[in-house]
Amino acid sequence: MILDRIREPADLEFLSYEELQQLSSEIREMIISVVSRNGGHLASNLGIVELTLAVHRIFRSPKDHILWDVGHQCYTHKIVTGRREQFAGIRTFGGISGFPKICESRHDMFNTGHSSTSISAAQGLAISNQLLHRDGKVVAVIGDGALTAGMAFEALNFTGHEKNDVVVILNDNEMSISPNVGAVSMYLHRLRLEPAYTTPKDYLAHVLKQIPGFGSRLYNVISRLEGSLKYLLTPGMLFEEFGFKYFGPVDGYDFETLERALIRARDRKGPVLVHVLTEKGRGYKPAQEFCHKFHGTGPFEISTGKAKSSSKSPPSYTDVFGNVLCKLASQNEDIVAITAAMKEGTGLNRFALDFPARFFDVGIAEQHAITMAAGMARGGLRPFVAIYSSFMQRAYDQVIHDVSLMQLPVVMCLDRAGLVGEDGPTHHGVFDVSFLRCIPDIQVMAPRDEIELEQMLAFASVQNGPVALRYPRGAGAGCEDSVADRQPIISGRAEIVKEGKDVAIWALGHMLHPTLEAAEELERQGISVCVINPRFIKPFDLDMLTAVVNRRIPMITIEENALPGGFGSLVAEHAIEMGHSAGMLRIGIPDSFIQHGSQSELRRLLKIDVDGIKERIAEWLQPSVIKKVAC
Ligand SMILES: Cc1ncc(C[n+]2csc(CCOP(=O)(O)OP(=O)(O)O)c2C)c(N)n1
Repeated sequence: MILDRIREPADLEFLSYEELQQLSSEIREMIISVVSRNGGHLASNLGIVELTLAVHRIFRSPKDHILWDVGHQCYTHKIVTGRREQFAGIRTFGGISGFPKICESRHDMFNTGHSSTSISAAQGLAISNQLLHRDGKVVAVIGDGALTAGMAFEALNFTGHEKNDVVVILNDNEMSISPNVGAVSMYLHRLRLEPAYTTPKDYLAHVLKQIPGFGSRLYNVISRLEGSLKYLLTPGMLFEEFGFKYFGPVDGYDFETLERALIRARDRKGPVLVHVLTEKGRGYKPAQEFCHKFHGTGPFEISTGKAKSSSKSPPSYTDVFGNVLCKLASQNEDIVAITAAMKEGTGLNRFALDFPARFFDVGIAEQHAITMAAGMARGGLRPFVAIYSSFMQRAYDQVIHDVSLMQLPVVMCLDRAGLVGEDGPTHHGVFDVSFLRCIPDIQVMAPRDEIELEQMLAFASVQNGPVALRYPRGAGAGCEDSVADRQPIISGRAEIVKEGKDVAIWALGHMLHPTLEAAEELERQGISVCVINPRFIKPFDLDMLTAVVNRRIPMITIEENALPGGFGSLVAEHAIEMGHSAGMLRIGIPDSFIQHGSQSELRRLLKIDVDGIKERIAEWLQPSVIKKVAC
C-alpha cells in the first residue's frame, strides 16, 4: 500500500500521478470503511481526496497555512498529516474529531464546524504573516455551499481591498447538503460549462472562433475593445471584480491540470481564486446517487449503502416537527417555512414537496433567513424558521433587532438543542437558553416530548409575537398518549407532572423523562420528589415558583444547556429574590466546551442521564450538603 509510506505531507512529494491515483483509491477505501462503522461526512470527503493531495503537494503545511471551510471534508487531510492510525476512531468518544482541531495537529490551522469562516481566517493569517515578516501562503478551501453565506462575501470583499496573498480554492460540487441554491450557484454552474481560459483574450478567441467566416477579423477588432467588453468576456468575472485572479474551472480529478493551476496560484502575488470542479460521493455509487443522504450519515452496510438497522425507535423530534408543520400549513395558508441549507436535517423535506411555493431554502445564510422571516411576518405571513440551535448563534442580532424589537410573529424552531453527539463542540446546542432568555418580549419554550412539541407548534402558530422552541436531536420519548390527553399550553404556565414533598425538580424540556425515571428510583429510596415541567423559559411561571419556594423544600433544576445564564440561573435569580433558603442545585452543562462522543456517552459523562441525575440528587440531598447550601 502506498498509504503505508505516507506519514506526513512531504511524503507525497515524489509520488507519480499513477501512484497518486492509487493512493486516492486506498484513501477512499479507508474513508468508506471507517465511516460505515462510525458514521460521518462521507460524500464530501469522497469528493475531495485528489484535491486534498494536490493541495498538500503544492503547498507546504504548516508553513503554508491550509484552512478547511466547515471542516467536514478534512478526512484525507487528517490521514496524510500523521493521523492515519487514529482515523479508525474518528468522531468516537476519546478519538480524533471529525473537524479540524488546532489541539490535534500543527497542520490544523483553525478550528471549524460552522461554515464560511475560512476566507476571513485566511485574511487574518495573511495579515499576521505580513506584519510579523513571515513568508508562507495562506490557502482557504471553501465549498460552493459555504460560499453562499454573507460572511464569505464579506471576506472576499475585504481581501480584494487588502490585495494580499490569499489563495481561495473553490471546491465546487454544485451541492450544499441538498443541491445548492442562489444566483452565485447559477453563476458557478455557467462557469462549469466553459472550458478553462486563463485570460480574457484566450476566452475571446474561443468565443469568436466559433463564428464561421469572419470570426478572426472580428476578434482583432474586438480585442482592442477588450476593456469595455471585459465583463462579457472574462471567465470568473465576478471574482475578478472582487480583486481576485480567477483560474479555472479545473477538473478536480486530473492531477496534472489541478497541480498546474495550484502552482500558478501559489506563485502569484495577490489574491487568487482557483475554481475546482468535484463530485460529491465520488467513487462510491450509493453516495454519488444519494449524496444528500450521505452528506452526514450514520453507520451503513458498504455493499448496499443501507443504514445499519438499529432497533425501531420512536419518531424523531425533527420528523414530528416536519409533519406537524405540514398539518398546520394545510389549515393556514399564511404559514411559510424557511431553512438555511438544512431541508433534510430540519425535517422540512415533506413541507417542500407539499407546499413548494411556501418553502424557502436560502442557502447557508442564517442571518438572512431570520430577517427575511421578519419581513414576511411584517407583510402578514406566518414564518416558521427551522435552524439548528448552534447555527442560530449566527443570527443573534437578527433575532433581537429584526424580530423581537418589532414583536413580529416569527416562530424560530431550534432543532438539535442540547448535546448533538459525534459532531462535537461546534455543533452542541447548549447556549440557546442563555442567549434567548435575556431578550425582552419573546416566548421561549422547550417541549418535554414529541406530543408537547406538537402542542407547542400549534400554540406558536397563533401568537402575536416572536416564539422560539428548542428540541433535541434524536428520537422522541415514544409517548403513547395524544395531545387530547395533555394539559393545554398556556403562555407562561408550568405543569406539575409528579407530586412529592421532599424536593422539587424543575426538569427542562427533554430532560423531563430521565428525571421522572430517576425520581421513581429516589422514591424507592424513600425520597419523595415533585417533578415540574416548566414548559416556558420565558415567560417563566413565577406563580409556580412562589408556590414551590413557600413549601421550603430544596429545589433542583435540570437542563441540557450551559449552566452559566441557563435555566437554573433563571430559577435561582427569582428564587433568591423570593427568599428561598432551602437549598438549590443546578444540573446541566458545566462551563466548558464538551467534546464529541455519542449523546449517551456524553450524558453519562456529565451525569445528566438517569443514573447520573439520581446519583447527583442523592449525593446532594445528604443532610450536611443541604445545611451547607442553605446557610
Ligand atoms: C453556519 C452553518 N450552517 C449550516 C451548516 C451545516 N452544513 C454543514 S456542511 C453544509 C454544506 C456545505 O456545502 P459545501 O460548502 O458546498 O461543501 P460540500 O459538502 O458540498 O463539500 C452545511 C449546510 C454549517 N456547518 N454551518
